[in-house]
Amino acid sequence: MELTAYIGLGSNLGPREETLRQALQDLAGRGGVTVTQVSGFAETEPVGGPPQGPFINAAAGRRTALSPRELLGVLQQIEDRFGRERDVRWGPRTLDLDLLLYGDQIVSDPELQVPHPLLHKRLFVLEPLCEIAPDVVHPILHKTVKQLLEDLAG
Ligand code: A4P
Ligand code: MG
Repeated sequence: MELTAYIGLGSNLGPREETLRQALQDLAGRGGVTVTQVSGFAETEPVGGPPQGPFINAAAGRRTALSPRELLGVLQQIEDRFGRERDVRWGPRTLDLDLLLYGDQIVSDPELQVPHPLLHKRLFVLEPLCEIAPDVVHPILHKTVKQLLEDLAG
């Protein structure tokens, strides 16, 4: 069975846009994962955490036959690849890949929660996601991405 998974991308260290572009290419190159849509790249102020530089955030949709856990494994492999390079050159937090939505499936275990638990509380996630998936319905909150963005943006 193929479903569309939505992935949030973020980078605030090193060549941020180049990192996101390469991560998207890596993702498209994996078996069982094909490209569907990619949002624009937006610069966003950091939310939470220690003082840090601005992020570039984006969202992508992928048709995939991988299970949510298999897909998380792929995302972590891609993060590790960039993380290892950055460990040497820029430190460890150059790429964050979050699994935001996976069709209408709900996953709740220690290693993986889908939908992403902070999805509806973060403009830097909802804005790019709304560009590519405004009508997709959050399977727990039963609202579209567009409604969630309107609720949060007030
Ligand atoms: N995990 C559970 N559910 C998921 C999921 N749906 N997708 C687990 C991805 N991972 C999931 O993540 C820690 C663990 O979460 C993973 O091992 C996985 O099993 P991590 O990415 O390794 O750790 P982290 O990034 O340090 O923590 P976390 O909580 O993911 O940080 P956030 O919430 O991603 O926050 N401001 C702006 N403007 N833009 C940003 O992108 N990002 C952060 C990082 C803070 N502020 C930001 C941004
Ligand atoms: Mg993360």
